[in-house]
Amino acid sequence: RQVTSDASFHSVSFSETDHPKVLITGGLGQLGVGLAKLLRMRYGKNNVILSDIRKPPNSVFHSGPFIYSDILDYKNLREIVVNNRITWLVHYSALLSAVGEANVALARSVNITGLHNILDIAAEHGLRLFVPSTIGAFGPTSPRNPTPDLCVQRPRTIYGVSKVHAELMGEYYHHRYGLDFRCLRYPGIISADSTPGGGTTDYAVQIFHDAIKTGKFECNLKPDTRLPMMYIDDCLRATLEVMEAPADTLSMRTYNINAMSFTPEELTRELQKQMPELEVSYEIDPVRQAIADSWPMNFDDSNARKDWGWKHDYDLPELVQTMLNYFREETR
Ligand code: AKB
Repeated sequence: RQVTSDASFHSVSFSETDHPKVLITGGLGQLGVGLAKLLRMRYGKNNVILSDIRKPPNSVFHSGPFIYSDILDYKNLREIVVNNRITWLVHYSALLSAVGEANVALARSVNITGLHNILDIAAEHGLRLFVPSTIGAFGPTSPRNPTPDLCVQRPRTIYGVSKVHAELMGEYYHHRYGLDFRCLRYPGIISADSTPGGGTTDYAVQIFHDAIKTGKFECNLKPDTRLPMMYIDDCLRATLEVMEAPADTLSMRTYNINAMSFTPEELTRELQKQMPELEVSYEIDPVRQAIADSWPMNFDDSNARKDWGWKHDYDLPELVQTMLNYFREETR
């Protein structure tokens, strides 16, 4: 890899042969298509392969390589890695918090057994491996305001338990086998052109859809439930930056990243500045509320900022403006 200048991330260039060959699992979830787009602009269209067990929409199929991959099928995974000479693996397959509670056996299998396959494939083939963790890796006995990188982690969801397991296993493989494991704990991610599935922070995406479509929104969390959140562009850029960070800048292998923190009430107020007619009512989902009440309210990401220069671009007003612009453009 040739680094032509040290500061700006846009100035790092890769020679033809140095391009990473990237495989993204769980590629049809909330983040995969956006990450593929970002990485393809940087490394070339054919050097980034999206994968999933579902059939992609035509737009995804035509935008670059897509392949069937089942993370529970070790031989299928190995074949893909070998045949495509994969060097980086971004492992996005997972069941999120609320849907995981509704199907613990499946969440255990995808989030834990699937991860074991990914770790073994990555270690066996010398891959650089990114696995996202989450604010959900903390629990009611963690400090919640703010939550540092290193503290008590006793989550009460299968999702959280599986993510603590992923953090610890990745770090263990790093120390034991030299696996180049990199992990970010994501806040709730807000995106306009892709939807999350089965999370606790999903209300903060749904509110935009309903506000634009009907002018009304029924929120499943209490108005004062404070959670860390981030706009998708910041999340994808953080992922690219930590993957490109020189190993000697990483004092840890699992980092909190953050951008903002808000409650449903605060998000509503910000939206009402531009849509005064918006009506929000509350119908609390006890499962999601209990999960949210056990999660961080504010996330301390000072280590990411210090070690590899993490800096978010979007706070609450910019997030709301960007989301509304997108939907208004779409409905025009
Ligand atoms: C969820 O709500 O389950 C996810 C997360 C914060 O990890 N969005």
